[in-house]
Amino acid sequence: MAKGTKPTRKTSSEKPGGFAAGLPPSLAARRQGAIAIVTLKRPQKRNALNDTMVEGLAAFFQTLPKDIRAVVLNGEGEHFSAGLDLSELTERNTAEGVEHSASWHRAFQHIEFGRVPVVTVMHGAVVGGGLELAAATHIRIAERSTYYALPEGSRGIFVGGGGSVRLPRLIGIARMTDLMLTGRTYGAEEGQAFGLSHYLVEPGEGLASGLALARRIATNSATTNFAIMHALPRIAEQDRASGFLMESLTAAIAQGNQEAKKRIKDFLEKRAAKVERR
Ligand code: 1HE
Repeated sequence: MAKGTKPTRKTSSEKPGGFAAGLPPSLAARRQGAIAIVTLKRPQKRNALNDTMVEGLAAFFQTLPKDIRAVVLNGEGEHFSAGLDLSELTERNTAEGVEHSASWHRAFQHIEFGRVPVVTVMHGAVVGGGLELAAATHIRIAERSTYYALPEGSRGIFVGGGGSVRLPRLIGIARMTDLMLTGRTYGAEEGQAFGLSHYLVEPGEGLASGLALARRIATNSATTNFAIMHALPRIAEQDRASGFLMESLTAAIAQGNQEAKKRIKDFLEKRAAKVERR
């Protein structure tokens, strides 16, 4: 460094070409230590998801810096997301519709089966494709203003962002059928009871809760987090015999890791935290 030049303490998000660079204006990203926060930033259209945003999310999750260990996803304005940008749908033919849905699948696969766990903070409308996006993440926090719906039924379309794959696994086929056929809305409490959210918090508390959870998740071994994200859902879908075999192999890989040995030694030698009492 040249004499007299002040040392900089820039994080990669602040560097030109850092991880927030290249995002469309409808997405914003920043970091707090090992946590990245990515925000849907199109409040004038209620964070309706257009092609640019879906491509931007895919690119963001594929190019996360190595030192990011968890992500928090939220939405700016009164609503998390109004789902698919319906204005883009009017011009699309059937072949383009297939590709469009597949593009959402690819993008959301990069989230669900990406490198790090993602915590979504929901508030206001979480509907259609917005709910499909949230369902592709690993932990969902709902502020009490949250409401859920699948208005595809009343718009004459169908879910296309992986909703029919992921949502029945959260709430069951019967509830999803009801949501789609009747266009009903679930409130935040119903969503919590039915499994759409893991945590229910007061208005304005979602981001702090999300960051706290993300920081906690980031302290796990990356190997364990990877196994939870990638192996667990696949093991759970196997027949029992295959599932037990896959579990044994995953468990053996995880416990063979030096980091596991150190963490277990730390506990046995009273250097690690106990399980919290309820
Ligand atoms: C939109 C969209 C959108 C709002 N696409 N432009 N999703 C839906 O069917 C939900 C449609 N949206 C709504 O029911 C309401 O907008 C909300 C309940 C979410 C919010 O209501 P509100 O009163 O706060 O906002 P608003 O006045 O309705 O909307 C503000 C603007 O956003 C307005 O545009 P403006 O130019 O008149 O100001 C709306 O047109 C616009 N807007 N939502 C486009 N979704 C992969 S397949 C997934 C399939 C689906 O997601 S289907 C479900 C689509």
